[in-house]
Amino acid sequence: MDQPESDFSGSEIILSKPRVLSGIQPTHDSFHLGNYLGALKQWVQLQDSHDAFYCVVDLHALTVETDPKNFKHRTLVSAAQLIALGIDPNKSTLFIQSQVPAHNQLAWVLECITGFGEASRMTQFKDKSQKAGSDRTVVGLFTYPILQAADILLYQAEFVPVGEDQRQHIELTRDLGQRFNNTFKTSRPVFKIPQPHIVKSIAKINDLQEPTAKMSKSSASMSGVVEMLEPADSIMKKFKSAVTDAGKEIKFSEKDKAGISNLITIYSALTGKTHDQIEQEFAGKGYGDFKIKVAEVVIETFAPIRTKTNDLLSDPAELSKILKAGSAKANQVANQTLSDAYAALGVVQNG
Ligand code: AQP
Repeated sequence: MDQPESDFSGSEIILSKPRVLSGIQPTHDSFHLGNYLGALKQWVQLQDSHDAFYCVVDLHALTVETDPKNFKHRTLVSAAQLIALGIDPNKSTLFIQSQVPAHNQLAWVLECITGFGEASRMTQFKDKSQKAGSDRTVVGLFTYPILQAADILLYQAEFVPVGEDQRQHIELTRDLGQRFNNTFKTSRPVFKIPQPHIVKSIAKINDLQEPTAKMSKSSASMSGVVEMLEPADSIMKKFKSAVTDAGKEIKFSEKDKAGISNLITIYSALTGKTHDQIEQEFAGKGYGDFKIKVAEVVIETFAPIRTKTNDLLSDPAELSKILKAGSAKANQVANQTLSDAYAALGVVQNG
């Protein structure tokens, strides 16, 4: 398995823990397998060796048309899923983005140093606005990566565990942080410049029905998107009908066998087996057998997460307590950075 591209190793002796920050949108009733493998699994691993800040980025999700009742439910389900999949509130700071007002405040500052052309080059904005059409594209979608930059820079994060689709946004974050530091010089730079933490082999999990396209919550059809809270029989059905090529051999080749390669990637990430070991394990067996086996491993991984999510949702007071404690800690760190940024800008502050 390949190593993440950021320059640290989990086994390294760390004297003072470096900080990581990442967020996820509550735009659906469940996270999906792409979110889990591309980002969330790393979130869990990093919380032991790092000072981890993780948030449900509800303000980002406002860029998608939403119903207030769904919005609230999805925000809480997202937080519950994060705890259920292994984010331990005693190790990590878990919070909801809107409970830390400094995110919006710093975003405005960063918007004022971002070029219009620079923001226009963000491919996620280009893709999503093209799909929605200009009449239905909101300005928030355009400024989305700048709010994301504020999310990250506020926490002085060194690493940002994300999937490949977020690389360009992290690059923008780095540019904005550096630009601010260079323009508004103080005795020490206001922002730490973060690095993306992307594990190449699982950086992009593809749709089971369209194996060259990213598995995505906003997919036109959910038939190729495997959700974390989905019932076992539905997961099995989706894998059984996964699109594969006309051949027979279980062999990794993204170019010639996109569907099978995507399944091998998923199976490898969940079992820790290498591609060679998987090819040997399934030598002489058909695609049908392999699809069932991959589905079984996914079901086995997600079943306890589903149960624990439901348990957590049945005790809203406890969930709210965890999130309140998380936002108190997040506010402390974020307000300090915001205050430093304001001081560097010459903004008059009370006290
Ligand atoms: N298919 C994927 N493979 C690997 N990583 C992925 N991520 C998302 N899809 C894949 C990673 O999951 C994290 C949280 O995602 P998010 O929902 O906050 O952002 P997103 O990229 O917008 O997720 P979706 O499902 O693709 O939603 P839409 O459809 O709204 O675009 C991120 O670290 C992301 O890289």
